Amino acid sequence: AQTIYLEDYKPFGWIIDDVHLTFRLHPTATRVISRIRFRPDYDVHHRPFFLHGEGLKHISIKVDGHEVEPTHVDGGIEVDVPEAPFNWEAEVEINPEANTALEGLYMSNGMYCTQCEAEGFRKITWYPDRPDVMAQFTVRIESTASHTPVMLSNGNGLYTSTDQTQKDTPSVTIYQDPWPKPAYLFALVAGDLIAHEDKFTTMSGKEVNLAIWVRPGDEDKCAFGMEALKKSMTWDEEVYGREYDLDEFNIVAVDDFNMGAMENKGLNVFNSSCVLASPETSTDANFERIEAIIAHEYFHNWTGNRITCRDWFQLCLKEGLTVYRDQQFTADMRSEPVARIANVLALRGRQFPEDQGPLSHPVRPESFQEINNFYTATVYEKGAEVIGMLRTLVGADEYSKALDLYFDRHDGDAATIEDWLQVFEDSTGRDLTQFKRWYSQPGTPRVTVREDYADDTFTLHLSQSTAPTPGQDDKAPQVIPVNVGLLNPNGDEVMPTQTLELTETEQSFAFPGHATRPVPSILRGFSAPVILDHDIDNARRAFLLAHDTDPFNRWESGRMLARGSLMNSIATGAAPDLAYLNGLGAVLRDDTLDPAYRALMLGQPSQTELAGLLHDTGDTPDPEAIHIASEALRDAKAAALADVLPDLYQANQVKGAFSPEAGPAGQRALANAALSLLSRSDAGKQAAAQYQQADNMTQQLAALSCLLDAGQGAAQLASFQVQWAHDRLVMDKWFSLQIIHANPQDAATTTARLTEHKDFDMKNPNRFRAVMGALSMHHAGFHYRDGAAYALLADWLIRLDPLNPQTTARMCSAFQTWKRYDPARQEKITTQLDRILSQPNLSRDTTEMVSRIRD
Ligand code: B3K
Ligand code: ZN
Repeated sequence: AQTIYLEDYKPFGWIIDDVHLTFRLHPTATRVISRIRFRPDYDVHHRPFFLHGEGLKHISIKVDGHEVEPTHVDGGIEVDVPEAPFNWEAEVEINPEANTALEGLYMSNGMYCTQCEAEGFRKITWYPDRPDVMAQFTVRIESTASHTPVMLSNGNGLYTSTDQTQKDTPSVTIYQDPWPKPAYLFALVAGDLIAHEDKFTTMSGKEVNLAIWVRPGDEDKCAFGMEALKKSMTWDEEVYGREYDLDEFNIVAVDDFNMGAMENKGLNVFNSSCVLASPETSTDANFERIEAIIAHEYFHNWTGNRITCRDWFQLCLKEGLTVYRDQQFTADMRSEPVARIANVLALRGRQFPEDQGPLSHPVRPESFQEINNFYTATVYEKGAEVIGMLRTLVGADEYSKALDLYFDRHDGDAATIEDWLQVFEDSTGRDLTQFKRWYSQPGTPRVTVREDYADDTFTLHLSQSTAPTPGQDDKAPQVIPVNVGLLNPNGDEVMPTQTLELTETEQSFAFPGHATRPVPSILRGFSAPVILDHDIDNARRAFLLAHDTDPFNRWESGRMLARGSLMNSIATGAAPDLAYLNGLGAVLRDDTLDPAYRALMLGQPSQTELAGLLHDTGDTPDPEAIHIASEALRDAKAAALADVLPDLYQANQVKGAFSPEAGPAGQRALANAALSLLSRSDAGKQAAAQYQQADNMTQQLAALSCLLDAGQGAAQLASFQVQWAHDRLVMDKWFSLQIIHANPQDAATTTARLTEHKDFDMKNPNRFRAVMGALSMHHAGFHYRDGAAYALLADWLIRLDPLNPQTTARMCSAFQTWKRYDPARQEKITTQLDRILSQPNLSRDTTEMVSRIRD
C-alpha cells in the first residue's frame, strides 16, 4: 500500500464555488448527480485534474455540457478540463445496502445515513475529497414519503414537498448549507424517524430549532441528550464566546456506526449508544459519556468546522482542541478533580500503552497508509493534554485571548498546527519552538525527581528523558510544565501551586526560606502527560494521601500506595500493605469528601496497567500472578474496611426519582464500590437484594456485576435477558458482562459461546465490540496461558475484515502489547498476527495496523 507523507502536501489546484448534489434514493441503486463549478487556482501549479472516487458506478460525466470519458487511475479519475472556469456534471450509481464498511452512504435498519470522515465522500461521488477544498453545498433528496418519511442534510432546510398522506408520490427535500465546508462534513440521513424537538436562543437573539431524530420507539430516550446539547450551546457562548450559526441543529441516532459520533455541519450523526439515554436503560457512566460526546460534537462546530484542517496530518488541530474543550465542559458541569482523575485514568489506560509500544506516533503524525488508523488516543487525548499544557504555561487569560485571535484570524480556513502555534506566539509573545516538539516527538517522557535540603533552602532536581520510539531514537528535551506545591511536616501548605518550566535535560529549582524541610507535592493536577519517577517511601505517600491540598495528587498518592502494594505482592506474594489500607480507610470515612472522589479512591490499578509497569521495570508480567494479587488486594480491602463499608453503602443510597446529575451519580458510585467489596464476604446477599429492588440500570447492572463476581447470578442473568431482549443497547451490556466477569480460564469459551447466540451480529460494531472488546480487555482472560483468546479474536478479526475494515483494524490494537509477555505468549500472539497478515485481500486498514504491531 501507498504511504502518504506530510511533507508532500500540495494544494488541489482548483477552487470550487458551489456544489449541487441530487440523490435519488434506492437501497441498492442510489443515483447521485453532482453539479460543481470549478475554477483554476492560478497561484498554484496545475497537475492533472484528479478527483477521488471509490466503488462508484460511472454513468456519465459532462464538462461544460459535453460528455467526456474519464481515465480511471488509482483511487479515482483524471479528466481533461479547460484552464478556465468550467461546469462539472457527473452521475454515478452506488449501493447503500451492500455497504457493510459503514463509510460513505449506507443503510442501518432501513435508514439511509452517511459517514464521510475521513475519506468516505469519495464513495458517494467523484470529488476532491480532501479537507482543504471547501465549498457551499446544496443538496436535493428525491424519494417517496413511504420509503423515507424524513430526509435531512447539512445546513438549513430550504424546501420539502414531502406529504405524509401522499405516501407513494415522489417527494423532494432540499437543504442548503451557507457555510463552506470540506466534503468530510457532508451528511445525509433519510428514513422513518421521529424528532424530539426543542429551541435555543443564541446570545445574539437568534432562534435555533433543535431536534434529536430517532427510530420510533426510542423517542423517550432523547430528553437527556437535548439538555446536554442546550448546556453545550450555552457553555460555548459563555466560555469561548462562540455562537451557533444555522437555523437548525439536528442530531440523528444510528445503530450501526463505527465510532462514537460525527460532527457533520448542522447534522451530527451519533452512534445510538452515545445519545439515547433513560434511567432504566443507561448507567450513570453512560449518561456522563453521552453528555461529553454531545458537547464534543457540538464544539466541533467552531473547532473543526468553521476552522478545519488543511490535511489529515493536522487532525489534532481539531480533535486535541475539541477534546480539551469537552473536558473543560465536563469539569464545569460536574466535579473538576473527579473529571481530571477520569481523564488521567483514560490517558494511562489507552494512550500510554500506545505511546510505549509499536504503534507509537506523534500527536501530529508524519506519514500514514490509512488515515482512519490515526484516530487514536495519542491524537485525541495526548492532543488535549498538549493544549492543557499550553494553557498552564501561558495562563488562563492569555489562553482566552489567543483563542479569540485564533477564531478571528482563521475562521473559514483549513489550518495547520503552525497556524495554531503562530497565534499563540503572536498573542503572548512567547517563543514556542521548543514546545512544538510535543507535536513531533512521540513517546512518554519520564521526569525523575531528586530532593535536597540545606541552609533553609529546599531544592528539586528534575531531569527528563524519553525512550526511543519506532523510527525515532534520539529525543530532544521538551517543555514540561511541572506544577509543584510544598507542605510542612504538619501537613499545612507552605507554598501554593507554582508552575516550574522544565526545558533542559536536567534542571534544579530552589525554594529558599524554609526553616523546616518541606514535603513537595509534584506534578499537581497531572500538569503534563509524563511518567513521574520519584523514589519516596510509603510513609511519605501516606502523609500526602492524608494531607495534600491538591485533590489529584491526593488521589495519586493513594494510587501509588496501591501500586506499590500490588507490585510487592506480585513479586513476593507478600500481603497487601497496611499503610495503604489504613490511609484509604481514613479517606473513606471523611464525609467532607465528595462521594464520587471517594469512589475513585476505592479503585486500584488495572491488571493491564500493572503488566505495563512490570514491563517498564524490566520484568515479564505474569497475567495469572497479576490477577491473583489484584484479587487479594480486593479481599484485603474488604476485610480491612469491614467496619466502614456497610455505612458507606447505607449512607449513599439515593432516595427519590432518579437523577443522572453528578451528586447522586457519585453517591451511587461510592455505594456500589462498597457493595462490590461487601459482596466478597456475603456470597452476594446484599447484591441480590439490590438487584431485586433496582429501578434504574446503574443499580441493576452494579448488582448483577457483584453477583457474577461472587460466582452467583445465573438466575438474574437469565431474567435480565428476558427483561431487555427488546433493547439493543442494554443487550450489549448483557453480552459484555458475562465476559468481563468470567474466570480467566473461561473467558475465551464464554466469548465463543456468546458468538453462537442468535443475537450476536458481527455486522453491528456495537455488538462486535461488546463481545470481542470485552474479551480483549479481560487481561487475565485474554492472556490466559492456553492462547485460546488470541486465536478466537484473530478468527473474528479475519471474518470481519472483508465486511468492516475500520472496526477490524481498530480492534487489532488488543495485540499491541505483545512484546511485554513471555516467549511462549509472544509466540502464540505472533502466530495469530501472521495468520491475519497472510489473509488474501486483507484490507489496507488491517494490513497497516498488524504490520506496525508485528514490527
Ligand atoms: N470526527 C469524528 C471521528 C471520525 C472518525 C473517522 N474514522 C468524531 C469526533 O472526533 O468527534
Ligand atoms: Zn472529535
